Amino acid sequence: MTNTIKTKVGIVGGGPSGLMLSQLLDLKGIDNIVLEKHTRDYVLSRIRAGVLEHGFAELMREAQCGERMDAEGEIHEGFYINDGGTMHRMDLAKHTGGNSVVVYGQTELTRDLYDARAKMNGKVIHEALDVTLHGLDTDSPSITYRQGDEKFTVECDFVIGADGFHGVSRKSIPKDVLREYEKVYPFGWLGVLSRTKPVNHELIYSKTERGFALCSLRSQVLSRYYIQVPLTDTVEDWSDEAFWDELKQRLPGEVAARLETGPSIEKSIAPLRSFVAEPMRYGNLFLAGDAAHIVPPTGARGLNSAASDIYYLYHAMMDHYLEGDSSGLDQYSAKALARVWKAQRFSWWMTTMLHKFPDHPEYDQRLQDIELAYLLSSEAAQDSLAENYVGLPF
Ligand code: FAS
Ligand code: PHB
Repeated sequence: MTNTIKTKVGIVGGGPSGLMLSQLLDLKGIDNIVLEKHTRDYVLSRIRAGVLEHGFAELMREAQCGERMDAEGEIHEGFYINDGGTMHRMDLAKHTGGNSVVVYGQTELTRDLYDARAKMNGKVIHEALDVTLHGLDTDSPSITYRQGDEKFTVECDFVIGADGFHGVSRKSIPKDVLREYEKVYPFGWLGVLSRTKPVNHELIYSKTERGFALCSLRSQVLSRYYIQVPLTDTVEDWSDEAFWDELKQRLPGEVAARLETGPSIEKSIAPLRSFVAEPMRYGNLFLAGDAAHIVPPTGARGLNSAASDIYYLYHAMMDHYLEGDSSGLDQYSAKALARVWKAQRFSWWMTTMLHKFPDHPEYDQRLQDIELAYLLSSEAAQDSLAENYVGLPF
């Protein structure tokens, strides 16, 4: 016996991309359902992004989910780059005519989205297992899944693949249609979350002979730190004490001296990769967020690239259902990819400029040094960095 659910838009994935689109569509009366394979608590247990572009923050407000972000998030008008012990401030506001970013954790914004979905009685199905997509190249696509022993079929007009890098959606596109572009970096980021006062009022991106480090935060009592580590390292190789000692060695002396250390409440290693899947549409399947693209987190573009995908899909679905105009859907893949590749470029540039590459030929090492020296000496180069960091227009 299979239970049949009829809706307009079937969304696979209950991360920020899927939840944001679901909320925006529901507010416009466009019926949808979210199928998430994990529990709400599991999704909220993942520690990920921390910096929101202006555009993402605006989308949260449009989705009527921005209240806590505006109350608890921090507006940051700049960040620092530590180059060999000297701190250089990148003045985002000055170089963008007053623009900024919001520092607010992905965990919190995902919680806000879940709460908003629940408040509207939105259909978010957790522990939806064995999700399988059918008839994507027909006018009547469907999604099957099970909850426990109960089987379900979702009949819909469109399927949104918002199920992240390891999801089922991208893999449902025929191999002779899908093109994948990937670059894997020879290191990872060891990240620590600690209930400590952040070492600095703004983020510090640190380039040192020992490797890259990043000092970030979630609030004035919750700090987020990263150090570049070899891909062969495991979390077990790094005690809290070893982490704090190494981080201090990758910061200017006066910063290291004021670093407040404490027990890690989360510790994980993320590999760094750049990845894009094209096209982002196949029949009536639309890919969004990490299902279609991944960036190394150096430029804080990951979650923010998902935001523009969702913005484009939201407006295309509104035009289709409310105006009978499907041009936005037809243009989605090309439009989304145009911005995705700019985020790919920026993330690759920041990563290549700031990390230690173990096997860099000497010429490449000199190029890396001069790239940073040029940035720090050029207003025009800082204009370019700033417009990318606060977020290129949707
Ligand atoms: P997500 O992966 O967040 O969500 C996809 C959802 O789909 C998940 O909840 C998953 O359980 C579900 N799913 C998967 N397969 C499914 C299936 N078959 N059926 C049903 N559901 C399924 N970005 C930054 O900007 N800054 C950072 O510092 C940063 N750090 C990161 C650290 C890590 C370890 C990772 C993995 C990513 C990081 N990112 C960072 C990027 C991250 O924030 C993503 O861009 C963001 O989570 C994208 O959101 P979604 O597209 O919703 O994908
Ligand atoms: C974070 O706070 O997790 C963060 C901030 C900026 C980045 C990457 C990660 O570039």
